Amino acid sequence: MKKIAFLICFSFCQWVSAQKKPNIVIIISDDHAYQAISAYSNKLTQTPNIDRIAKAGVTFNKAYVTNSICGPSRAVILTGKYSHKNGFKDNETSEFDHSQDNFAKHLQSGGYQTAWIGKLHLGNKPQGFNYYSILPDQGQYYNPDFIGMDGKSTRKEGYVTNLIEDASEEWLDSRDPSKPFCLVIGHKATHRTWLPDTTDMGKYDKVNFPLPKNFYDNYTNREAARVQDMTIDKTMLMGYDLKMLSYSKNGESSVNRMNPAQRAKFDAYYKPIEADLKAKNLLGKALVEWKYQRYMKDYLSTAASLDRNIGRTLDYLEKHNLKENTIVIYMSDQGFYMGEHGWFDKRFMYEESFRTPMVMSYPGVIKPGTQSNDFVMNLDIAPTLLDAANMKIPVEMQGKSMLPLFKSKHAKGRENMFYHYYENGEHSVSPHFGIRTKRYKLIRFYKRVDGWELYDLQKDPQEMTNIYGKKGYDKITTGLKAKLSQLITQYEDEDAKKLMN
Ligand code: SGN
Ligand code: CA
Repeated sequence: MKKIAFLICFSFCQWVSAQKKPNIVIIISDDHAYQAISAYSNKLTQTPNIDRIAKAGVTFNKAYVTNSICGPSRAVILTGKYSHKNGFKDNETSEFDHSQDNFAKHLQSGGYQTAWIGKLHLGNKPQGFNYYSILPDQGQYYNPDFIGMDGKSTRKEGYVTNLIEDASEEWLDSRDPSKPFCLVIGHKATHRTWLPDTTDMGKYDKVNFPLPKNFYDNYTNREAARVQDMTIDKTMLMGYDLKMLSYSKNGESSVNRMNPAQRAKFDAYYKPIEADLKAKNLLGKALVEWKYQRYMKDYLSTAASLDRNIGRTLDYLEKHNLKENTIVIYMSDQGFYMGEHGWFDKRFMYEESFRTPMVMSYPGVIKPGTQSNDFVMNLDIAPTLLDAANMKIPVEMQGKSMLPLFKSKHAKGRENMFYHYYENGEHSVSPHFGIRTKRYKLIRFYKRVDGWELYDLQKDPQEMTNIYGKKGYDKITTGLKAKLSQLITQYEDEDAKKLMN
C-alpha cells in the first residue's frame, strides 16, 4: 500500500515538474540569409512572421555557425559539439553517427516528447525522437518524398514548406498534452534552386533590387575568394537555377516532380520571362545583372512561402494556448550570399555566410524586443535547450547556454569565436579555419589555397582588403594567433593545431 502511495506521489510530482518545463519549437531553415529578413534589414523584403518571433523575444545580431554548411551545422545543433568532435565535417564524405549523444535524447529522458519533421540532411534515422518524418537528402520542392520511422518513403502531393508545416501541426495535435514537447521543424526553403509555392511566384516582379556595393569584386589579394566557383555570373545556371528551361539540358530538374496543374502555373509565370529575355539578347554586365534580379525574385518569393508557414506555426501555438509556455527559435543552418562579392552559396568565414539569422522568444525569460550583440553560435542551441528544461548540461558539450545572458546582468558573452570549414568539393571553396574577435578576423586557408587572411572589420566590414602581412599589423597578428591557438586547444581541434604556422 505504502509502495503504491509512493508511486502515485512520485508520478504526480514528476507530472508537476514536467508541466513547468517549457515546450520548445525550433524552426531551422536552409540557406536563409539575414539580409533577407526584415528583423535584420528592410533593404530587400519584409518577413512579418519571423519578425513576430523577434518582437516577442530577442534578435541575435551576432549569431554565428561553426562550419557554414547544411549537414555539419545540423550536427552541431544536435550535439552541441564542433564538427571534429561530432564527426560530421562535410556533406560530401562524412556519415553522421546517430548513436552519439544529442539534446533530444536528454530531453526525452527528462520527460519530453520529441519530433523532427522535414529536412535533416544527416541520413534518415535520427535518434532521440519519438516521432520523425524526414525529407531524404536535400528533399524536393514539389510533391516531395518523406521517410517515416518505418523506413518507408511516401510521396506527398503539394509544396514542401506547406507539407512540413501540415505534418508538424498533425504531430502537435496527436501528442500527449500532459507532457512537454520539443518539435524541430526542418525546412528545405530557401535552398537552391529557390522554387516558391505557385501562389508566391511573381511576388517581387515590380521590385528592382539594388546591387550590393561589392557585387563586382575582383578578389584582389584574396586567393580563396578568387578560386571559388559560386558566382552569379559563371556558376549560377540559366536553366537549372533560374528556370529558363530551354537554356540547359538539366533545366527540367526544378520542375520534373510537378503535377500538370503545378506545371501549368509554373509555365504561365516563367515562360513569358524567358520569351522576354530572348527578345532582349542581353550580354556581359546586362546579363549578369538580369541574373541577379531573377535570383533575388526567386529566392525572396521562396522565403515568402517560408515566412507564411512560420506564421502558421505561431498561430497554432496561440490558438492552442501554448504561446506563454513555449520557446520558439527561428534560425537558418547558416547565412548566404545575396550577391555580395558577386556570389550565391555560403561556406566562407566571411560575415554573410559565417553569420546566421537567429531569433528566439521565451516568455517570462526574454524581454520582448530585446536586441543582443553578444556572440552566440549554433553550438549553443543544445546546451540552451537543456538549461531551459532545467537539466544538466554534459561537460562534453562545447557550447554555452545563452540563457544567462537574459537572466543576469553580470553574464558575459564570448570574446571571440572559432570556425572550421572542411569541405573541398562543389563550389571550390578552400578549407579554412580562423578566429573572429570583436574587431578582427584571422583566417588560415589550407589544401586548395595555402595562406592567411586578416581583416579589420571596423574599417572594412565587407572584407575586401586582406591586411595579413601588411606593415603595422605584426603585433595584432601575433596576438590573434595566440588567441586562435588557445581556442584550438580549448576545443581540441588537432587538425587545426598542425596548421598553425
Ligand atoms: C547542393 C547544391 C549546392 C550547395 C550544396 C550544399 N547544389 O549540392 O549549391 O552548396 O547543396 O548545400 S544543387 O545543384 O544540388 O542545388 S547545403 O545547404 O546542403 O549545405
Ligand atoms: Ca544550408
